[in-house]
Amino acid sequence: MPRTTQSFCPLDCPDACSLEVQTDDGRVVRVDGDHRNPVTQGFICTKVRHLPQHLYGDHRLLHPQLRDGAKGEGRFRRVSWDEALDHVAERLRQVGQEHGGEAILPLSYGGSNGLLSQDTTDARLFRRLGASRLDRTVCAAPSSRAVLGLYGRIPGVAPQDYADSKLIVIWGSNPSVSGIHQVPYIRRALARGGRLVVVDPREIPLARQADLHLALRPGTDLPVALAVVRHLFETGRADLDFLARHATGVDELRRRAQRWTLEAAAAEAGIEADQIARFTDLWAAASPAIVRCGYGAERNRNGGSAMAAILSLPAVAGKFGVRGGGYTMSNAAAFDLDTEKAIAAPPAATRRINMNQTGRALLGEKPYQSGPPIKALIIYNHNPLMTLPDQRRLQRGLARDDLCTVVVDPVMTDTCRWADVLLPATTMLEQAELQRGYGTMILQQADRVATPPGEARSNHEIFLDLVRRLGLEHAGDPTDLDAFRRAALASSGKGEELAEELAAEGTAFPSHGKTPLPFVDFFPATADGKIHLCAAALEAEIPGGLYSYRQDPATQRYPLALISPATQRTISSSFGQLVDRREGLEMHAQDAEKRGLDDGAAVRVFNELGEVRCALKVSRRQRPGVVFLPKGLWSHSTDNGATANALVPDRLTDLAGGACFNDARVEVEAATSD
Ligand SMILES: Nc1nc2c(c(=O)[nH]1)N[C@H]1C(S)=C(S)[C@@H](COP(=O)(O)OP(=O)(O)OC[C@H]3O[C@@H](n4cnc5c(=O)[nH]c(N)nc54)[C@H](O)[C@@H]3O)O[C@H]1N2
Ligand SMILES: Nc1nc2c(c(=O)[nH]1)N[C@H]1C(S)=C(S)[C@@H](COP(=O)(O)OP(=O)(O)OC[C@H]3O[C@@H](n4cnc5c(=O)[nH]c(N)nc54)[C@H](O)[C@@H]3O)O[C@H]1N2
Ligand code: SF4
Ligand SMILES: [Mo]
Repeated sequence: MPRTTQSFCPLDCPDACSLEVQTDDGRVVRVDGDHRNPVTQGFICTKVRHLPQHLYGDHRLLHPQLRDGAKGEGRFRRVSWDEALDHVAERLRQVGQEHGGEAILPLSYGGSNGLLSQDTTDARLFRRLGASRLDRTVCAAPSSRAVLGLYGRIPGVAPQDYADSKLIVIWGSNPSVSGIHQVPYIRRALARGGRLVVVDPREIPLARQADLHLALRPGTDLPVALAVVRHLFETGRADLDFLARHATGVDELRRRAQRWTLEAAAAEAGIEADQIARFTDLWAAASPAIVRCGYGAERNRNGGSAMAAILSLPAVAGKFGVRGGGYTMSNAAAFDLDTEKAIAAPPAATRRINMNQTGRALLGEKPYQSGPPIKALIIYNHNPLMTLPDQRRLQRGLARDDLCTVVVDPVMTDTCRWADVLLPATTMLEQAELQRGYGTMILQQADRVATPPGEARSNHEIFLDLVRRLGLEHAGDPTDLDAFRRAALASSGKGEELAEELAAEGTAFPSHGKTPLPFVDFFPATADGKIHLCAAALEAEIPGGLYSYRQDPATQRYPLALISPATQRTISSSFGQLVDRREGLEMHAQDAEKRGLDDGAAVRVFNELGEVRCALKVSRRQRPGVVFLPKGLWSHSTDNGATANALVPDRLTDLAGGACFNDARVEVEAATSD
């Protein structure tokens, strides 16, 4: 029977579209936007419009399977759930007995990103096993830590409020791809005479409409932002009154910015000093003025300090307190929720492993030489082989014959090929979910809309079963998924209110009517309610101190900066199985000419970590010296199966152990057919 049901998209995307889903006999036949999320306004991206291809395509995993060939070969045989889960339980028990719980590592990230598909019974299982703990740092770690240090756990400006801005700065973000519902509000501001500035090494679509485009070299945001800070102070345009009332660390910030004259920052960033001066003029003069900080600026050695410096700009120039003024980073704190209570197991104080260095951890390399070797790896909500740094090292780790790898995923990803046990998972629309937007300020809940295909089971069902099989169940454990939903709502301190609001339409908003305004409706959530421009906690973490600059890692041998930001075709690597064409490396015409390479040539992109063989696309859409490969490609999209992460070092950002995806430095040459 055809049915239309309301749901929402929980994917790792800031927009959090509310959806209208048509099903027929439990099968999704059509997905469209609806209007309950006022920001997403009834339209959705092409990927999710084509969701049935993802849910019911050839790559869908339908049954549990055990490895039936060599590691990485991708040969499996179908088994029953009982056999598969007994096998996993037995292995976990044995590893725990022989090597201790820390020899077990859960490896997970966003998956379909809802609050009910992670940190529920998975956390219960791994805490009770005393497993190693994973630092989930692949994304947003430096930026979250910077926001927390400067402003505390508060959201920023809502997407709708951009329509009121007179100046919008898009800094290291590409909303035309990574948050498409932001764009109409930017257009509205421009139609009302607002100005637009883009800070990005690439000519992103919005750069074509911008009044100013700072096409800086990747990783040089810190000097540029500090030069703006310095210039604001030097020219008497810092808002000293606002700073005196609302900030600490002002003199220290000013002192640290002193080194960055317009000329010094411009030289480092490869742009003109006049452009930074013009940026400062626009920023000082306009009100309301806002900066949309994207994740592009955090993915390098200076990421944490760079984010802090960018986030200081609305404070230094006094941009808060008016609608459309301030900054946006993540808005997840508009609903501060966690499922902790229902996990019913305290966090174990076991060893921590930074996911960006999973390869090292699996190989027992520095800094993971102490402690037991990792003998069991449980991967869920994650496609690490295609999304983590240093792909070859990780692959060497996954190839270890003595490692038992379990992968729980709805589709047969490249990571799945390295599994010993493959477990088919449900995904969005096939499970009850609760989710808050991290761009749009909205909380949404929905029941299962579609019947899981084959024998797919939810993470919750799978991990609950393993808790039982391993005899780790305690009397009184919440076992029903709804208990986690209620715990999450209750953790906000206004559970009943939210539950009532959600029951009506499936949606809840942080305030009724207008969106909440920083410095009007809420203030920094720091101990003294002030902005900490030189937060002690950040200071302590960075060798050399906050705002200290690390040089570009380029060498003569590897002079080109390889960046790999989001594209419209995938969400991270999700949907990558549907990208069937051969993907190319984008390079500036000048760089191509210097190397005697023509558009469409087969090239080899390489450094000391590895090589990617693919086609060349000559363009003028990024500054010379910068090349671009899409984030989230699967192995079938390049000629040799390696993707951008084969060239990405696993060094960490200055703050919070983040990934340095955009610190890859490479050379490119014609590929010889050997
Ligand atoms: N369609 C689609 N949407 C997505 C995603 C996706 O994969 N596809 N991913 C989702 C996720 S997980 C996230 S975290 C967000 C990410 O979305 P964004 O915040 O937009 O971040 P990125 O895509 O990493 O990069 C954004 C821009 O930063 C630029 N950039 C690269 N290096 C630098 C630098 O050093 N400085 C500056 N100023 N700019 C730089 C890139 O050229 C790029 O245009 O998007 C989410 N939305
Ligand atoms: N080169 C480069 N690499 C990057 C980035 C970059 O900018 N450049 N960006 C990084 C960023 S921003 C992020 S957030 C990471 C994301 O990296 P990942 O966390 O690996 O994200 P996805 O690639 O979307 O993979 C999520 C996996 O979870 C599966 N999944 C979906 N729903 C469920 C479910 O309910 N249960 C289970 N068990 N599985 C499910 C999906 O099928 C998919 O295979 O990638 C990072 N990788
Ligand atoms: S991926 Fe983003 S834009 Fe696409 S439907 Fe989901 S929330 Fe909306
Ligand atoms: Mo991300």
